[in-house]
Amino acid sequence: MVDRLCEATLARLPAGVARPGYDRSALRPGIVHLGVGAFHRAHQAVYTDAVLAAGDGRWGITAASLRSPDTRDALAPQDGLYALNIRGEADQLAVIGSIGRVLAAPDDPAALLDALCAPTVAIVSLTVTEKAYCRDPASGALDEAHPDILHDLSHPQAPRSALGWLAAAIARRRAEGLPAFTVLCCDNLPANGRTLHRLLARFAQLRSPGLGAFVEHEVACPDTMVDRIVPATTDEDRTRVAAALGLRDAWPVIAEPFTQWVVADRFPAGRPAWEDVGVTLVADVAPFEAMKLRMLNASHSALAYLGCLAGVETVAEAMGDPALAGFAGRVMEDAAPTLTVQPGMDVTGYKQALLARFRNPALRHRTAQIAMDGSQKLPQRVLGTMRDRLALGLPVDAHALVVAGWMRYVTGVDEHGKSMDVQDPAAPDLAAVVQAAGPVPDRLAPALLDMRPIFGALGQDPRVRTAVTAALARLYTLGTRQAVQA
Ligand code: CS2
Repeated sequence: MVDRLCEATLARLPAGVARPGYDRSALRPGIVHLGVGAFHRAHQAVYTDAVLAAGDGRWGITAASLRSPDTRDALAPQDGLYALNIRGEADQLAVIGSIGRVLAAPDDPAALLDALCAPTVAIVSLTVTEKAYCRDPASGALDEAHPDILHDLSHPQAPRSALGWLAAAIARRRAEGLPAFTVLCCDNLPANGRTLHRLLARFAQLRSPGLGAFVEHEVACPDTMVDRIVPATTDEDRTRVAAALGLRDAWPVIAEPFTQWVVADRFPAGRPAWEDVGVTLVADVAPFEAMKLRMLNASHSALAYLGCLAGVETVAEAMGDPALAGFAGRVMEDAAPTLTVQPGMDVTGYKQALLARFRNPALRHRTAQIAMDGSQKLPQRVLGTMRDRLALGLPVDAHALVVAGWMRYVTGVDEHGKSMDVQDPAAPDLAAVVQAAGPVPDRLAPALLDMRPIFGALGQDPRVRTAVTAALARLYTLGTRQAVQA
């Protein structure tokens, strides 16, 4: 049996593997991260690892999963260490040391609350996925009927949601006279910091008006744009990484070479010198965020739904199909007129770079992984562009086809008659609509467009109803590959 990666075995790593060159036992916890999935470990934790390596030990990370104990169970026996395997033309391996402690909230809620209330903590960052913010996707308002919100309002000391945890910690720090931490949303939400600030202030207000006002005025939530493609780790990855490390890592993370983090520089309680390690600190993230969500994530979702329907398993494979690749490029081009281009932003270059990233043959990024939670993703990726294009008097056919792809996808049957597992917080509602309408474009498209929490007023626009219904009809009659070229 191969030994496990951990502090005691670090010295045995082969020479080509980068590793923490700093004293991890001397780190102070300056950041608590909620949602310790692969993305955090391949992105923010890597930037912070570089800050620690540069000698500022104030920014160790305590990371927590809010639901599953899996990451804690994988990383705790490894002293929080894990390998980052960057896959592109060359394969690179680095062991990342910034995460000192890993907690699983349901098993030890008191430990998480204590960690959040440590006096050294200045930042609480989050990657909990879009759905975990308990918001109405179309309006961005707090879903006050969400079961987790109802639960957390009646159990403020034993919350389940990220908002519940943040509010519990903010309330306790305030009572103890500790400064408020900065809350850093690292999920692909529109205006993610401002959105989180609004949701958190509302949730806190429902707990008590005083806490609501405190969040409103005293808690900073800077916007961020995060970017790195991080496919879910497979057993094949584990085997390859173990062979290269000479040690077993229960949960390495896999990523592309590209990485970007744009952060609004508003950290009243202080922050790591991330600008020294490649992070772009700006006054306004919005233009970067819109370009990323509307170009990268929109075309990703397009490839995901259309790819799933056509039986294409990965993004790279979809990019090998000229019809699908061409369509992804078109979705990006159609977003361009809706973007506010800043000096230094090169939309055409960005598009070319994205297409090359999507083609990376070393990444097995599954279309089914990206297809998840579409009801939460479509508004900021696709619907905003449609709204803006309509306002500019431009056609919306390409984006209507993405929406139609999602609609056929949520029927749970691909174009070869194979069933697909639709994972979405709205899955029961979607299934009910699909069941009532049947796979009939004239009925299915309008019925799904009537789902206001997803489509809002846009779903009622006759131009949208016509374009989406026609696109869905094309998908059913022509099939994906022809429909994207029609
Ligand atoms: C993807 C994103 O799963 C998805 O929905 O579109 O996770 C995407 O890979 C990242 O945003 C890239 O930065």
